Amino acid sequence: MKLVHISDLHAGKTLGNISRNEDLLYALDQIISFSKENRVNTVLVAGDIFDKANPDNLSKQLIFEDFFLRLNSLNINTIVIAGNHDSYDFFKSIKELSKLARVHIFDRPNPDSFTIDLDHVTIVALPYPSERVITEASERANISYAEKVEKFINYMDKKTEDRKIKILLAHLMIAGAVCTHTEREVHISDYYAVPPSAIPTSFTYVALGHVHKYQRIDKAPVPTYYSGTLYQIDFSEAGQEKYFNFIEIDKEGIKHLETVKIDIKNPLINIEVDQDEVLKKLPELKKLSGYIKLIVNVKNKKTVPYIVDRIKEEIGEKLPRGVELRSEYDTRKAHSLENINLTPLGLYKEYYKKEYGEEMPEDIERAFITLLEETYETPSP
Ligand SMILES: [Mn+2]
Repeated sequence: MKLVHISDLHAGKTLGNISRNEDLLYALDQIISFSKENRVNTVLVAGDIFDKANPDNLSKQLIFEDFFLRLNSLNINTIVIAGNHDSYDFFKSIKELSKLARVHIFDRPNPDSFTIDLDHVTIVALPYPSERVITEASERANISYAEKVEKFINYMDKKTEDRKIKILLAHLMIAGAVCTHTEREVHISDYYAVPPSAIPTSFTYVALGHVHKYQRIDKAPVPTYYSGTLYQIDFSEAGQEKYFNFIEIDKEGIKHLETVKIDIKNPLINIEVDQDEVLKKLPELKKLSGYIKLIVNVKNKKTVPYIVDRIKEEIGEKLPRGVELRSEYDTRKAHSLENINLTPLGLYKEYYKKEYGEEMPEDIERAFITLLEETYETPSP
């Protein structure tokens, strides 16, 4: 059995006014040709297929026609789990129809339906376990989110103990993973992070989604990977190489595991330059391919409008966020805040410590996270 593991497609992602679907399609084309050439049987998609819970029509067309249907025409199975950006109910509504195209969707964690058998390999699926869903599935209320998820994984493992070759396909945060800020920080705090030791040793391979940087979780007892995003979805991922995994599994276990690099259509580049240097730099910036986040350090406010106009004239189409102006005052402010953990939880913890002179108790931390969850309405990397 030959499998490809990808995740975090984020179809419908925009940067300023620019749609990134062109970048996504460019990556998906590479996955499809690789799968064709290497006679792949199954593509595993570990969540965050869409960037928004209500995807726009062009993004749906891209996923269904340019990806699912093309894989189907190559007789390739696609196994999909919902990520925290995806809507459980939208995925549920397309589940039955998608089966006609060999696409098997798991919309939410479900204790009665979480496996699919493909020849000698069983896929055990854990879509993003939202706090609400995992609490409903859990008998004990007084344990942490991460412990509830761990219990659910153990339950799924027990129920499939007669299967010899099993793959866990899950959208969740494993403690110790290296993140980029696009995962949305509240969801990757310790309270939510499942320890790598929670992964049962009976799995042959663990295909993860959620964290956007490709990585192997070395502390996990079995080969466990985040495949990461397929293109640099935000400037916090600027300069990051992108990959997917190719896995060959026979009746004994993994025969071959390969990291495959994805070519990037529009790389993202962060550039910071002083006001008096920026015009001289424009010809060089013009030659760069991709999108630029341009920060100009301002010293003389008078000439700013003229300079910004010139920049936009020359390289405007490369600047999805326009020109970011930074005055000396802002720079000082940024430096003085450097040591503070800027997640909402981090800020609140700092505040608590200053106000009450002690570390924030765990029950207050939990209550704060629950409130944040409700504020962010849909779970969100
Ligand atoms: Mn994501």
